[in-house]
Amino acid sequence: NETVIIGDVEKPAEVLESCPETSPLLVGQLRVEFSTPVDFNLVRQGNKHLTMGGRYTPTKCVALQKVAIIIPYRNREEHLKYWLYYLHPILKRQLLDYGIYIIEQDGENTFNRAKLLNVGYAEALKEYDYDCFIFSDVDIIPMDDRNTYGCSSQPRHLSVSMDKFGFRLPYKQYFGGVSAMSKKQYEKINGFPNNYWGWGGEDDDIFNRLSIRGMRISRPSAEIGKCKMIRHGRDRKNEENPQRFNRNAHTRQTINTDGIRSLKYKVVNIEKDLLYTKIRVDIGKP
Ligand code: UDH
Repeated sequence: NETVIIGDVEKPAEVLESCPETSPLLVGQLRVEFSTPVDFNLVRQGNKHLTMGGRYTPTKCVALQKVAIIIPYRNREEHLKYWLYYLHPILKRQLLDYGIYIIEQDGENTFNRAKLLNVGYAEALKEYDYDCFIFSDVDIIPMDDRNTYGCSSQPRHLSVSMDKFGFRLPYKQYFGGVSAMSKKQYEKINGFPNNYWGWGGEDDDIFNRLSIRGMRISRPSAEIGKCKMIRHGRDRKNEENPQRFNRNAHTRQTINTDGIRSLKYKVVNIEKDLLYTKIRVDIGKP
């Protein structure tokens, strides 16, 4: 007799139905601001429904998707606090079975966003049978909880209407910020490129990969897709990558040889917090 564990209570599986496609808990537009400081302990206290590692599973229905949220990270604690403060309650209302993975680049070498995202994909799958992956910058907060952090039949771009771009897409092919891909969609493009060191271009390479493999980008409306970016200057060791234009011109030649199937890295440390799983990794250097 199949059983599922809900909290500490064992209930027969047939008692739980699938969660609805549209969660009845959603409230729509949200107030998002970054002037009031937030504190990790307060965020923990406000999210007692979580289990270690930043995990949550709806208790009254079976989630439609198992979602790993991957955040590329180094030295952005202030932003991370806001992200966790805002996102945990939203993701709970969205009735997702989810986990938060902060992938922290070890050392002082040039930052590599896409490679960290590949590591997050690989590490999350070692823990749980995730079928959907959200790739999110640490400084972007959705302003409407109807913008579901889940996957669709096509790869989905979620940060479509950002304050810093005047609540518009900066260009039609833009796929940066926050995006969602099923395991199948991600594998079809061999994941992300590992050799974009420094700022820029990796998101356009991912867009190229998707279009080479015949996929199209799905997006929420500009209203539902509104989000705020926490303002910041350029980080040290994440200077503009001058090679990005040249690399973008050759995605067709690199898609099969450079990606999740050729990913190499070393895990340095894994930290389990109530709010997240933080994995520090050595991803080498350019
Ligand atoms: N990131 C880090 N640490 C770093 C660099 C990047 O955590 O040192 C992560 C973080 O999740 C961030 C994402 O990578 O949200 C993208 O990097 P970014 O925020 O630097 O990129 P964005 O395009 O900003 O948002 C570019 C710098 C803008 C400077 C403009 C000054 N007016």
